Amino acid sequence: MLKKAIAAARKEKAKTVKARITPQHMQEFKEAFEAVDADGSGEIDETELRMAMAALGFQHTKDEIRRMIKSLDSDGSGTLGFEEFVSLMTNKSAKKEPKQEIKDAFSLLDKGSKGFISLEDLRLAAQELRETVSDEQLEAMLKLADVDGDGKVDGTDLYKTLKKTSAL
Ligand SMILES: [Ca+2]
Ligand SMILES: [Ca+2]
Ligand SMILES: [Ca+2]
Repeated sequence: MLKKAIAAARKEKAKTVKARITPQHMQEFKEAFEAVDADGSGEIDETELRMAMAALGFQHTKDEIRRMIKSLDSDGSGTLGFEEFVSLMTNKSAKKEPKQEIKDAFSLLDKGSKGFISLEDLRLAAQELRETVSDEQLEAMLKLADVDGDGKVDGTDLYKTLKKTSAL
């Protein structure tokens, strides 16, 4: 059932990612692109990308930068055009997972943002997902998910559990 909750969160997420690229964002991407394209050639080359990443506090080796460009360079020019740059930006914002995904799933489950998941939360989630699960099963699930055994399932517990059960 946890897997279903994750899948539901994933769906929600996909919606927001798609909806996220508004004209406003395109404008932002354009500005970012122009800022990175230091020589104004309309293409971002390795040096420009490396400088931009460094400015953001990311240290990448030349090889890493090259690989990054290669993975995004759909027209094979060896540099990033605007379209390719946009896919870099959108990939990046979608790539907060899996931690972000778990956070989404967690807040989906944690009704009222208590900071932990209760039996009642699971009961509601089961209802929403139209799953028939007995209270005993839900309790067992909670117990299983409470990795540190303090009686509450918080985000860290959920993360560890999902990692363990390799729902991710
Ligand atoms: Ca350039
Ligand atoms: Ca290219
Ligand atoms: Ca706990």
